[in-house]
Amino acid sequence: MIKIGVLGPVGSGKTTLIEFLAKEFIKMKFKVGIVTNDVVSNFDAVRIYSDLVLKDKVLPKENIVGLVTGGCPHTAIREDPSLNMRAIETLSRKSKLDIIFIESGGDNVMSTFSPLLSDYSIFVLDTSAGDKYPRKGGLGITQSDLLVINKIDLAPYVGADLSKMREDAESVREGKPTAFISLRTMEGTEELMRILLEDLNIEGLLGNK
Ligand SMILES: Nc1nc2c(ncn2[C@@H]2O[C@H](COP(=O)(O)OP(=O)(O)O)[C@@H](O)[C@H]2O)c(=O)[nH]1
Ligand SMILES: [Mg+2]
Repeated sequence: MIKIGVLGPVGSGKTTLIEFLAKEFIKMKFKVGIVTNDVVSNFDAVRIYSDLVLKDKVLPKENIVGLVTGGCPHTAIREDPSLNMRAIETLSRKSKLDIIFIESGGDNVMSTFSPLLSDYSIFVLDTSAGDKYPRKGGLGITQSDLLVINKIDLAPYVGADLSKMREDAESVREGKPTAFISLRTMEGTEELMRILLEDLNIEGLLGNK
């Protein structure tokens, strides 16, 4: 089983990305579970339930756990991951899962996942705040296994220079991949899947099934 941690600022597209990836992996016959972290609400879990369980009917409702962490989002994914570990245990007890996504409650550039919670981490930024983020660096941006820069459809409206963002990302990430995507137009999502399938050694996972 692979645990994929998804983190990044509030509104960058973490839940939208998890919904997209969950559907892609379900199409490939993987069994997927999702844990969401929200600080004071169950908003994301309810949205995923309504999209993937009720509307698309691709996920059993028992494969989603919505955590209300009540405090600083970093604490629940790094300093004290016990609540999330319990959620993963609960999900795994109900059925044998291949992939579990864990969404953080919203982060700054320094956030990272405890290795207990995540085998592979995806940091999601978006272009709507301009092109400054990759240049700022910070552990989440430099150390995540994959950096996703989402909402490239919005770049022209805020004057975000995508080639500058790519240059900055390449220079701070020292060879680790960055994917530029839009989850609205779906541009770049094929390349994103190519990177993920290669990095996660999906052939190996399929072999174990
Ligand atoms: N224009 C545009 N909007 C997007 C894109 N991806 C997500 N959104 C929207 O951005 C908002 C925040 O997305 P969400 O996934 O909830 O972000 P989260 O807080 O990081 O989980 C939602 O209204 C999404 O529909 C994108 O690629 N382009
Ligand atoms: Mg979310």
